[in-house]
Order: sequence, then structure tokens, then C-alpha cells
Amino acid sequence: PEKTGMIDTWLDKHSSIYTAATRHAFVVSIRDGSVDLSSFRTWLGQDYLFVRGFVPFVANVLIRAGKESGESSDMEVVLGGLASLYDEIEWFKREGSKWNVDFSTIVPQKANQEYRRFLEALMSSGVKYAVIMTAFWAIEAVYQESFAHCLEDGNKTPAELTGACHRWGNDGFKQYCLSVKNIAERCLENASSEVLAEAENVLVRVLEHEVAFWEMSRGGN
Ligand code: HMH
Repeated sequence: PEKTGMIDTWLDKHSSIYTAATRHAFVVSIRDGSVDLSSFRTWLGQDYLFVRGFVPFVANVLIRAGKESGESSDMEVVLGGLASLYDEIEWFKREGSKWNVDFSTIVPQKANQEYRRFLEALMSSGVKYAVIMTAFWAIEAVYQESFAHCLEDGNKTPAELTGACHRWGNDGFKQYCLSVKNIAERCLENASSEVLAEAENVLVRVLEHEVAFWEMSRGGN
């Protein structure tokens, strides 16, 4: 049987917050078709701002993948993720016009600001590669798990929202998340107990930030 990695062990241990992040009421409402469009518009505008802050974070991961990883293939994985953020930003702009969300007037809400501040702290040089990789995986995996759920059998996802769901719920994104997870697991295998404790803590904090981020959508606009 396959050896269970640290990440799955931690997800088991923290399963209630993991479920809260990947099966949030907002996501479930997309899947069952009851979604409030003002919530969707709020999420869209806030996530556009989030992604603009996520780009420098991924760029920082990319720099570390070139310097600190010890495995040359890490760079391609991260570079692929960074490149797809270009398309993602273009997609957000098209959705913004479609839903009449003017990004130039959107102000980041508190949960968004706090999440972005957390990402900035992870970019400081004292944070180990294994720790930032674990965070990077969790950030991507929450969206993959959430939006894939909206496409699973029996969904009533409104047709005009399936584009968003496919963006993160598609199989290529799932494979990419698995590649990032494998990198994180490889680093965690060789990590000290201090680094393991920090990575576990960062994983849980990402999940908390993701829950708070979904919660913003409740406020509508
Ligand atoms: C809040 N988390 C948030 N937004 C995103 N676009 C992603 C993760 C990407 O995975």
C-alpha cells in the first residue's frame, strides 16, 4: 500500500476546517443552483484582487524553486501555474464585463486584506521552501476541490457559472495540484520537526483564510 504523506495526515487531523473550506455554503449554492448572483459578483471582484496579489506570491515560489528545491523539475510545475495566472486574469476581466463588475472601483474587504498580508509574510526569506510549498498547494487545492464539486454528477450549476467551475474544476488543474502536492510531500519528508510543525500550522491557516474569503460573498455587494 502507498505510504500516507504528511499532508493527508494533516487533512485527516483537521478535517472539519478542510471540509469548511472545500464545501462552503457559497460553493454548495453554486452546485445546487440556489446561488445569489450578488454573492457571485462580490466573490468575483474580491477574487480578482486576490489573484493580483497571488501572482507575486507564486513568483516568489518560482524563485525558490530555482534556488532552494534541489529538484530541477519543480520550476516547470510552478512556472506552469504562474503562466496560467495570466489567462486567469484575462478571464476575470471578461467575467467582470459580463457581470457588470467594475474592478477599478472595488475595494478589498478585510478578509481579503488579511489573506494577502498572510501571503506577504510567507514570502519572507525565513520561511522554508517546504512551508511555502505546503501553503501554495493548499491555496490551489481548496479551489480545485470546491469547483470540481460544482461539476460532479447531480449538479444543478447554472450554465452561466460553469465557466468559473471549469476554470478550477478541470482535470488539468487537478493534475497540476497533484504535482504541487508531490513537491510539498517530498520536501516534508526531509524536514525537521520544527519545519513540520510550521507547515502544519500554515496549512490550517490557509484553510481558515479560505473559509473567511468565502464568507465575504455572503455580504453581497
Ligand atoms: C481565495 N484562493 C482564493 N482565490 C483563488 N483564486 C485561489 C485560491 C486559486 O486557487
